[in-house]
Amino acid sequence: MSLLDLAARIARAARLTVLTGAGVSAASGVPTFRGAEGLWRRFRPEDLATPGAFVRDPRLVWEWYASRRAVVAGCHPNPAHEVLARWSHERGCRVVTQNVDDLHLRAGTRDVIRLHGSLWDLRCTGAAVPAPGTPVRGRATRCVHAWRDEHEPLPLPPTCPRCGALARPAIVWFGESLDEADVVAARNAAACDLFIAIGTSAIVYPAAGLLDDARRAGAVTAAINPEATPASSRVDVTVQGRAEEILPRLDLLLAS
Ligand code: BV8
Repeated sequence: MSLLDLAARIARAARLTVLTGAGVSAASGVPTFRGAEGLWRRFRPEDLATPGAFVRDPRLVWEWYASRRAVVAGCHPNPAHEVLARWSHERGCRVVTQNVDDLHLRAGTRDVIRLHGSLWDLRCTGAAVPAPGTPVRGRATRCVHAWRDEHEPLPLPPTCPRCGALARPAIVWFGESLDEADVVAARNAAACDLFIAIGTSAIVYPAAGLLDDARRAGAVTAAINPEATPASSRVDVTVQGRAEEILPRLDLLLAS
């Protein structure tokens, strides 16, 4: 299918849903997860984005997140984010992202579904704290405080402003379940008639499984990526190219 054909399908789509991965932010200077630049010191993201890594060495994990926050704070949405933001307003396009860089948000995208959280959201690790007013020997409750902190640099290791316990990134790590509401929203968005996976290696589940949900819903499926991925053989249309180039070309075709 040519780009013109894909543009025609986008124009006709009653429900367009896009799943984005790190490749959409590559042009903004955000390292992808599995690309060569995705290594930090000698660690792979998969080694650090786990509850076990945080228990073993919270300071190391916080240094990695602080370094990513510092990099992303200096990045800006690129033309791929800008086109998707406009489509979210003009075409009701639902954007489901695996990215934690908030660049879709900063581009003004409406109702982004952030499956894996945000670099700027933190939550308490949940020390047991006495409920207010109970006697000291009273039943302690776990602190579940969550907050956003956009200060740069973040004082490390950050602590909960409510109970003083160690804070963690409010990000979904490998081996952790996604927020049920986000999964439901994403699966609802996958019940569409055109589903496009953009800039994702389609390796991480349950996000990658949305493509199968879309196919089961009868959607035409497409993938935009400079390289082949496990999704390439599962979609109806593969467009080989970079998101920041392909999306503006599609947008131009839609405007003509
Ligand atoms: C869970 C936050 C239940 C961290 C991330 C089957 C079912 C359920 C679970 C599993 C399963 N199989 C395996 C699992 C476990 C695991 C998993 O999927 N593992 C993988 C590695 C096999 N899944 C989980 O643990 C999930 N939890 O399922 O809960 C459960 C509970 C207990 C036990 C078991 C199950 C949680 C997954 C969430 C992990 N957290 N992010 C952080 O960011 O700090 S995922 C992480 O990978 C990032 O969010 C990243 O976005 C995501 C996916 O990677 P991509 O975005 O695709 O990025 P990548 O670098 O890989 O690829 C970039 C692509 O862009 C490339 O293809 C490249 O060619 C392309 N590209 C480059 N430049 C451009 C471009 N494309 C376009 N334009 C360009 N310019």
